[in-house]
Amino acid sequence: MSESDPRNVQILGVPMDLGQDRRGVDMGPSAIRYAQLKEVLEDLDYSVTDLGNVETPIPEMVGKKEEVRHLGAVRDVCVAVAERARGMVEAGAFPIFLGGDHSVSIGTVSGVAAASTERTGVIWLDAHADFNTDETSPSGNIHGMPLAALAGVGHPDLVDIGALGASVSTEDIVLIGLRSVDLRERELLRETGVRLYTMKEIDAYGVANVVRRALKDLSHLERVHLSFDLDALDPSVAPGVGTPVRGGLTYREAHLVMELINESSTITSLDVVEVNPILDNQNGTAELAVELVASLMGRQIIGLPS
Ligand SMILES: [Mn+2]
Repeated sequence: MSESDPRNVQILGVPMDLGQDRRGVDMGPSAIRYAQLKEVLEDLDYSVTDLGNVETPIPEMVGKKEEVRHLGAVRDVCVAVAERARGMVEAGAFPIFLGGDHSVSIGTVSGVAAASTERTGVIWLDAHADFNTDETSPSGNIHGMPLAALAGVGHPDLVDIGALGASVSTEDIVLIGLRSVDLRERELLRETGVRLYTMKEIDAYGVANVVRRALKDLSHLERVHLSFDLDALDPSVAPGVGTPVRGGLTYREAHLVMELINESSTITSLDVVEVNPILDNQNGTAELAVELVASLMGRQIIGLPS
């Protein structure tokens, strides 16, 4: 393994839309690249390499008969993604993964976790908990299951990607931005004791307090992956997402989340998922995604990037 250099960024696209039934998130990686992710990071003095996309079948190529929608194909893509993710960490890079629907994170997180002997924590910034299993899911869509699978709960074909069993311990997971949780998913979250910060906590205590508290929850870890679903934002500012839900983070709150996480210097890898250009307005959601990644990576209103 080479020395890790956080200023060396590698980008990998995963244009997969098999984890849900709405089309469009397969174009997420293109939209985010078009919004100049690489150039923006280079302006912040990062050395950036774009590794291109992981090959992903389209729904038309994949059989429809599986009980869990597209399970075999999602698994195959995630296994390939995990392999690439592992290589990016082993190359000493800071990996940024572009989705695709959120099921890609079964591959990204399990891969970065498998690359290190230290435990990897996860901040899941999302309107949804993504903590269903094939047994609790009302829709059967895998993009509602990735976090559970990473925590070792769910279909073995998903849980065992990257490594056998859980890739992340439940005490090393925090969710921020929640506002839409299914009934049985709620029970599962309660049983596992994952820490949750819903929009209610953000409204009641303020986004800065919530983020500081969440960072403290993970302060025992050297490695933390941020899985950023654009639907954490309110659809009024981020309309181009896979599954919009009202009542999300404002533009300013989202920037503050990223700036505070940046100050903590804890993030070692990142997903940017669920951008859907078909539902978007002039690529504004992808542009916002790039702006927020810039805040996460050190862009400040005043002062040089640290
Ligand atoms: Mn999600």
